[in-house]
Amino acid sequence: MRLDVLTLFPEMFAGYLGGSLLKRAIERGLVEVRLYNIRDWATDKHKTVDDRPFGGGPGMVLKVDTVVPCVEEVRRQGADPGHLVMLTPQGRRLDQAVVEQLAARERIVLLCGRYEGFDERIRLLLEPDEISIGDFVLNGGEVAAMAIIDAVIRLVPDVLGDAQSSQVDSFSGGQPRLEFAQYTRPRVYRELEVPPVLLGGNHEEIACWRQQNSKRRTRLRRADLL
Ligand code: 6GU
Repeated sequence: MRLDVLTLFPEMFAGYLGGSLLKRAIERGLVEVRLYNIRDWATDKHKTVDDRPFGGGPGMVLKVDTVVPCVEEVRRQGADPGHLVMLTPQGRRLDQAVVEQLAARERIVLLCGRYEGFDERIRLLLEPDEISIGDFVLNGGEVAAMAIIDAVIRLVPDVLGDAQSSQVDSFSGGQPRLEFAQYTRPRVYRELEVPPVLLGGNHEEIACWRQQNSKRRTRLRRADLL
């Protein structure tokens, strides 16, 4: 899978891309990530990427004549122009079903905004898949882009080891459920004991306990999922 990230702050991605799971996926050739600085497409000597909104009001708006040529040039690189995602709080809400749709793509181009937003003509000309990661406001699309990359690459075949891959199930497929409670050593900590059924080695009973625990948690914490 190829991921192209268009941003005014490419340096924000350095730490994330250098992290172990993604780093190994890149090294193994399973995922390719390319960063582009939108500012490189600015046409004036001051490298202006944003301007004041027509009609007045606070903040700055990303310029159509900078962003559109940037996206078009990046998409022309390579045979497949890719699926264009615009990170914006006005987009459709990200969930595991959306992540699965994105993971089916060979190439995704992620357009990150900052400031008060994008000139509306960027949307009209590029017709991006607008995505939000939730009902709260971030200062820009970069953290949202990292969330999408993180969720998508774990569905790319072979990126995760077998041990982790089974956990994909909790929000995908038919019945979304929260994960059951997990425990590891020590068996007792500050008088809190691990449920005895998990120590007994009866796999049928353990599976039953986990299923009940998962159902109960979902009902108590996220009844909206049921
Ligand atoms: Cl994609 N961008 C911004 N700026 N804020 C957000 C978001 C995106 N998703 C949730 N909040």
